[in-house]
Amino acid sequence: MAIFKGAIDRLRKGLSKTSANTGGAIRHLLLGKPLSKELLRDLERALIQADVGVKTAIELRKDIEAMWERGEISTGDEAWPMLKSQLVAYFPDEDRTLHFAEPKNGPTVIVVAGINGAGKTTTIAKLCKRLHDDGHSVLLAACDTFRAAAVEQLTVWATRLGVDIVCGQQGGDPAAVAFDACAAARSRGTDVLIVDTAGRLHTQSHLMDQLSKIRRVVEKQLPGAPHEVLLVIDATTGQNGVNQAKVFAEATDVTGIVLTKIDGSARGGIVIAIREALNLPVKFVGVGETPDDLEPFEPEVFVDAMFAE
Ligand SMILES: Nc1nc2c(ncn2[C@@H]2O[C@H](COP(=O)(O)OP(=O)(O)OP(=O)(O)O)[C@@H](O)[C@H]2O)c(=O)[nH]1
Ligand SMILES: [Mg+2]
Repeated sequence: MAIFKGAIDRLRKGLSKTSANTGGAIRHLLLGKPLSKELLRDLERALIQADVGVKTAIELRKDIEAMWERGEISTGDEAWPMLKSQLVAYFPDEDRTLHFAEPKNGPTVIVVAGINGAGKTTTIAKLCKRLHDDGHSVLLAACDTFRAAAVEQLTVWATRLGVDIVCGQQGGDPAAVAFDACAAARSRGTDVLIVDTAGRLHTQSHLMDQLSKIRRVVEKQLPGAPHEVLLVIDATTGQNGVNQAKVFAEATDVTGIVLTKIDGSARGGIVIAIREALNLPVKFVGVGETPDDLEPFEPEVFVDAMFAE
């Protein structure tokens, strides 16, 4: 998948609440000041406010403090680039690209999961547009048969984006929809099948069982699939969202995270807390509601945007 044009600008715009609030507060705190114990305590507090997580905020403060005590830095201005590079260092050098099937092995399958309202269906529209623009044929599977209007919502996107969709009845069996979609993708020679799933069922264990069932059907129908199970997390839900995401990650083999609604949050530091808590690569971030508002996650670009003036 090509790196998208204008990605940095869109990311900066998406992170403008964070950069104006959290980023601005930290900049104001550090720049033009000599380092002191008190200043470092304030820095720790500001990092907690940014949602990086308490443990990480303490670690970051201690790192900067140690540099100060060793005499390597003495001012906030010197601490500033150190802080940024320490934040980037929380992201290991890992594969953040989308995984595709070998062309001869048939369709790539991307299953999209997450709690209700996280942004799954919108993310599917965004991924679909990117893939379609890159010349891939895409088929959507509407496996959220639980929520009224979920199928309709995905159908509207499919029509707008000019791709096909496989639907079932509302209240029908989502695994049967997954089965039909796999068969359709294989027989049509589709490049990528994207599977939408429910975000809410009667209980959470029902939800996890349903996800596992969809997964088993996909695995059986198309060997090597699913190639991606993307867990969608709403950035505005903070630490609560992290805990819910853990339940999903424990229940199914997630291959990557999509962090949505970063544009609606002033606490972009949540991406660090999520990476730490789930130990999974963050592959994309959602920066708005249109199909163009999805950017690949690059730690350095992201941290820069968090602190952009
Ligand atoms: N600002 C902003 N809004 C977003 C983003 N992603 C999704 N949304 C909005 O969040 C709301 C919920 O998005 P959906 O895609 O329907 O969420 P879902 O996870 O499919 O929800 P369920 O189907 O109910 O489980 C919609 O109003 C979207 O427009 C984003 O990156 N930024
Ligand atoms: Mg949905």
